[in-house]
Amino acid sequence: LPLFERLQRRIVDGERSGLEADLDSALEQRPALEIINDTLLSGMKTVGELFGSGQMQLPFVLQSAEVMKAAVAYLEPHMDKADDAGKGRIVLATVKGDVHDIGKNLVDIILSNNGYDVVNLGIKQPITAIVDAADEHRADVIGMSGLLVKSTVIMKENLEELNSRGMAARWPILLGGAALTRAYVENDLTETYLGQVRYARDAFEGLRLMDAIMA
Ligand code: B1M
Repeated sequence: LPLFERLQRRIVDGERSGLEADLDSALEQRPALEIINDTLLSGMKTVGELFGSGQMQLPFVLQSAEVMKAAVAYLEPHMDKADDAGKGRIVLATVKGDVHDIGKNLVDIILSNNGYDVVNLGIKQPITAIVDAADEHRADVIGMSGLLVKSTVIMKENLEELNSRGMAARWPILLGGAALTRAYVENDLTETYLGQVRYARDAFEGLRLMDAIMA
């Protein structure tokens, strides 16, 4: 297979050996971010489709995710970094009950490389932990990620919890993840939350929204 098809195939097949050599060759032709967006993410999309239609079993999805993470970690040092720092601070977490973190970690990388301080709490984070961290680190924004349909409900509960603690005015909220829709966030959740709540379709929209919130 040609290089970029082979890389995509590696994600789908969960094939780790020889990954770095292929990534080195890819880096000679394209910027790191483009390799992630155009090649690796389309591999993950295929994995999602195969899993969703029952053609791929969970342990293989996990292997694909591990190759994806290894590839992103390998490419990360090759990404462009903006000189500006200290543009603002975000506490980022995957919500309670959800283990998906590839997208959240991409958001972390894109924001960190573009001048933001990111406090990445990891996966399965209850709202209490998120609030404590936002408080402790004096965050400007709280970012929540979740890929399960169940997580969209958890996000709503989290916003209600922030309302009831009287904290809504304190933190604008950035939300993202495959199960969310713009309509759900901009209608339902905007109505729920007493502060500002924004939906990011991908990491780049996350960056644009952070810039808008901090402006
Ligand atoms: Co899971 N999984 N999974 N999974 N998994 C999905 C989400 C699913 C859609 C697959 C499917 O059925 N087609 C489905 C959810 C269905 C639903 O809820 N209706 C599903 C399921 C069912 C499950 C389990 C329940 C399976 C089981 O156990 N029977 C289980 C859940 C466990 C749990 O969470 N409690 C499970 C487990 C797993 C693995 C562990 C094997 C693995 C995750 C590994 C990991 O993340 N460390 C996994 C994977 C890899 C997937 C798919 C295939 C790929 C997800 C991914 O990494 N995509 C996924 C299929 C899909 O999403 N269509 C699927 C790439 C990533 C870059 O995209 O995270 O969307 P994404 O991030 C994007 C944007 O959404 C946005 O930016 C990113 C790109 O720029 N974004 C943000 C994300 N967060 C943001 C936050 C922001 C801003 C933007 O600001 C704060």
